[in-house]
Amino acid sequence: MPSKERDIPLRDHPAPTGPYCSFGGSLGDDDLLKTIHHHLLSFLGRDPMRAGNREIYKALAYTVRDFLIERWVKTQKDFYAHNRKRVYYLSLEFLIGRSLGNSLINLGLYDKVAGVLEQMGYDLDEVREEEEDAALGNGGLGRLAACFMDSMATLGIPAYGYGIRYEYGLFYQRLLDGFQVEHPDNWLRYGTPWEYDRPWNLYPVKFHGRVHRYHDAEGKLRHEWVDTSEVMAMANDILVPGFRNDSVINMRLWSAKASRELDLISFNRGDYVAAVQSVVESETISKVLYPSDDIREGQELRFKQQYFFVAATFQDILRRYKKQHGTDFGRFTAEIAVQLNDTHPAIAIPELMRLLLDEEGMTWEDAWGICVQTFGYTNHTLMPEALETWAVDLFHRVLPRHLEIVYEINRRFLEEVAALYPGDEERLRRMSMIDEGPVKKVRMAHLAIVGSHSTNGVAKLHTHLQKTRIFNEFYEIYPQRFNNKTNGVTQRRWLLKSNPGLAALITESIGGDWVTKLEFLRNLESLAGNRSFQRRWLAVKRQNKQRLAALIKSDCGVAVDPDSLFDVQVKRMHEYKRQLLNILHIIIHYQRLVRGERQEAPARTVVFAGKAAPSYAQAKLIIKLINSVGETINRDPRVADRLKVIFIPNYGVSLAEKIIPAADLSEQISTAGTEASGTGNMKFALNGALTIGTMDGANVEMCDEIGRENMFIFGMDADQVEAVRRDPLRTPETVYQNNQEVRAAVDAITAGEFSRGDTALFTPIVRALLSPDDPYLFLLDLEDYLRCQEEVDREFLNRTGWARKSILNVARMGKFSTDRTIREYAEEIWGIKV
Ligand code: M8P
Repeated sequence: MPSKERDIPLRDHPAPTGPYCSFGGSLGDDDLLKTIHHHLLSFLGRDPMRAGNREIYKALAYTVRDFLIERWVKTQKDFYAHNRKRVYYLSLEFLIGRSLGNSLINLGLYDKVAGVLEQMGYDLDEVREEEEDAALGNGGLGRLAACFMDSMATLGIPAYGYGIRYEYGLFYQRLLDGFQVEHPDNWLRYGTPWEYDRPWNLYPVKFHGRVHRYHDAEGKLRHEWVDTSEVMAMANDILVPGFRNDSVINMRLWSAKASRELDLISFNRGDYVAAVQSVVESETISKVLYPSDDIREGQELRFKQQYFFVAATFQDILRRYKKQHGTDFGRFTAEIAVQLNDTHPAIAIPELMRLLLDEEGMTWEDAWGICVQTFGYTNHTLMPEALETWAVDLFHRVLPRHLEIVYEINRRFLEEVAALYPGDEERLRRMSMIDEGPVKKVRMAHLAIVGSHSTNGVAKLHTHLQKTRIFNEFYEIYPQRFNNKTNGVTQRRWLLKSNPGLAALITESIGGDWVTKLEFLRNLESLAGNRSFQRRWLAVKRQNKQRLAALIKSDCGVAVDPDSLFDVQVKRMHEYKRQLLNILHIIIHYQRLVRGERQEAPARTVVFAGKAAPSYAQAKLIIKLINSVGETINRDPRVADRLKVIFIPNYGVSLAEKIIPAADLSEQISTAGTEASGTGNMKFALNGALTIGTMDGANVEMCDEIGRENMFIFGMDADQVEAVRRDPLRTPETVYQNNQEVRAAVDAITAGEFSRGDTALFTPIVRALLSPDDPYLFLLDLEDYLRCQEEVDREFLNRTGWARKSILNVARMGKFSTDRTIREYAEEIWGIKV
């Protein structure tokens, strides 16, 4: 889209004449203006007098880029000079979002730039809207990786993120008649100013082929991986500045390039089309992010993506290591820690073994010792369907040598188990890295646990369930390996940047230390009962709600009342997250209002947003149901000023930054024992929303911190869920039969009341709700949820009480900063002193 062109008062400011200025410590407005002008002119090749927001964005981004690169060079030199232990964070996903605002804030340039732009006749907030989100992740797991980068930079940790530079990020979601339609996210269409191509950091990555065994000169059995096909990995760096500490680290994202050798072979044979085709095929590897969160899709391309980035990363790690130490691996584990973000990069374990055994000629024992010491593994999910496995056939075809190594790791591991539990064949079968079912599969989580010295969960409850349920037999053998690292969020993005009004009020009241030491928020506690402070607090929230109301009007065409209770559930669409529970409450509340009941309840605006995996039919149908219910309710004059239901399309980081600060109520209502941690829960509470939630994931620890009386906790806990699932007497059917309101709500869906009489459309949903085996316990938790929502209504009417709780929520969120999380990883897993 061409951006709006307009005249700007640049004529008041002479165009720069001198050479392009480099930045020292201080920077005047004039320098800044000159630099922006310089970029407008030289990079954009057009008349700066006619620049629109898009051009200003680019010029500004390039200005910031100059700042970053200078500091990055210094930071890297410093890491090198002090020979500090490095940590490599390997992740298939980094859900970065936008960078301009965040970089300006961290560099301490935001206000200055805003001022200069204003002089030029531009509004920084508007200019920032020009930036595309880098949506190189699906949801919480990828966003956590991005928050970690911010915290590692801020803590000055010598860290490197490694991942893939997907050409297409997470799909763009549009709604068509209330159904999700996916569109490609071509975020690199106009290029991005935030990356640095490193064409000289180019590594070959091998696939396929076979293993050649031979005896070397000393008679030792060696393995060589031969007859392979090759793809090149090219480095692109995205720089990540710490908060006002001059530290800049990088995320190295790999893109796939065809190997020259490969096309030359076909060209020489005169097969031009085949040559081009093979180029296209190799470059497909980094083409697109797989769009499922918590759902496994066993495609070969995904497997290749994993190995591609791991293989390139380890060549890079070894290059950096060998530059200092040659082939002496004696200092490897003292200088290198590698953290695996879930099992997605777990192929790194056999890859490091292969490099040490086959390329470096090390013994198995030595190589294995290094491997286990090097790796830490973070498990992010309890959902059995998300535990990765790869078919042995596929594994064998794509990475034959790695499969051999996995088998050998497994053989040695099972020997260990057999020695501990003689005769327990069943246990061996359960713990094996190979699932010997009809289709043989490699269990990546087992490989990751055995191949690393640390396995961590992402919240206390999650870690507890790892130890007692999913990985209990591994915990028995390696109790010292299991540990917890409760997730967090970076307050720089999720409060300072996204909620400038609240951030300013907080800083004015208790000072700005909370930006790097979130525990300082505790000082707000003493203000929680202060009437005038409460008033200002509520005024900020009101302003945020007004802004969101304007967005809803423009994106969804619905007018909502900023004084209504903003009840918000935004996250990936998934049955276990129970958007259905929310929608059932809405339907019941609607029916009560229509019957003339609950007239005393505050007006509510229920906001949903979230993407469903394109292959996840039930999640997509839930989106349709939300939209259908919304359509019915929003046009019903009987409830016009009492209830609105909104689905905002294309949820992502930037939208989250606008929605979360405006929420009164945060819905965190997963079935207990299913959400490993959640991080949205933290973002909302940090922005003063009260939580309605189950005792699941990190909600449990939020409750410990915030106090149960300041949250709305309902439903079964993880133990009760486990017990009820085995209890044949407690079924959804009994709730449906005994509770008239529940029955009326379900029947309304069945009868097509929200689908223009179509009684078939939502049958899969009704079936799920009434299924005696419903694993999510929708109806079994519904009654307590309804009770709890009535409590919310009551408390919302007491504005003083609500404000007090909101302030206390924020005051007690200090624990949930990724600064704390990263400090724990660094000290307890990586062996790095912060
Ligand atoms: C699993 C996949 C499995 C196969 C292929 C692609 C996948 C993509 C993502 C995931 C996955 O586990 N995703 C998650 S785990 N998304 C999340 O938000 C999770 O991690 C967060 C960070 O620790 C937790 O807060 C969430 O509770 C958890 O669900």
